[in-house]
Amino acid sequence: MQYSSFVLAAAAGLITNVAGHGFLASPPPRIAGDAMKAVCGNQVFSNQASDNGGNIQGMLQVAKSQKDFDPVKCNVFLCKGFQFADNAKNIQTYTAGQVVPYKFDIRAPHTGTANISVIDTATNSIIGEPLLSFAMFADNAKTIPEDQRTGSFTIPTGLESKCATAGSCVIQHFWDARSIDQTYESCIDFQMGGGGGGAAAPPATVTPAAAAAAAAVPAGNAPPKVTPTTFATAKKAAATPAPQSNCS
Ligand SMILES: [Cu+2]
Repeated sequence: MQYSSFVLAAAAGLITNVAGHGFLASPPPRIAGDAMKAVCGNQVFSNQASDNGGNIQGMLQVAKSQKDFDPVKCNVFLCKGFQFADNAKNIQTYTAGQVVPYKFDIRAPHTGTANISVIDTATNSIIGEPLLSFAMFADNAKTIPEDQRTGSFTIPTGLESKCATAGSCVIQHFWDARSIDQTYESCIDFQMGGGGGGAAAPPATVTPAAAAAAAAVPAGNAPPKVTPTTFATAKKAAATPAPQSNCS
């Protein structure tokens, strides 16, 4: 009896150590593919293809031993270097005002901050304000609030021109766990559609629960201190990381 419990615990521990720790579950996120392999190199590609929840620091560690890692084309600070060219099947079409439900899979908590933002992929900068932000995200000392796993965001106005073509913009979930020096990014590829410019949201796709969640989440969260563009600053300013045992 004790032996089998030990085996189960060991097996669970092994899984925790191997698996990466967060990724968007829906809408369908940008994933690894051949175009990524071509610019990130075989090992960085394999690192993410086998576990899309891995962190960018781990990718950079793997990349050190690679000659075929191109740090410009494989920009791990944007969508973890995952490439638009691999994700033609995953393009969403949105209209201004549309409420988009999402699910984020927190596979292991690491205390940090997070935001969901529209990113101009040409400059890796946030367009406007974050759609959602979490001043405290995935606190591993607490039960994770459900609104960090499931919620919705509203497509802002003013994207019709800049984000008309898929690949120009992404919606990025950016989770920066300074407590353990791990950063996770997942991206939604989208294009603005509907033709009407600032057309109203299609009400049929919005459940009352999703609308309530969308209204509730932003009010409870301060503006983010960490964005993709301030990643280096945040890293310098971070306190000494507290080691956590449940992470590879
Ligand atoms: Cu982790």
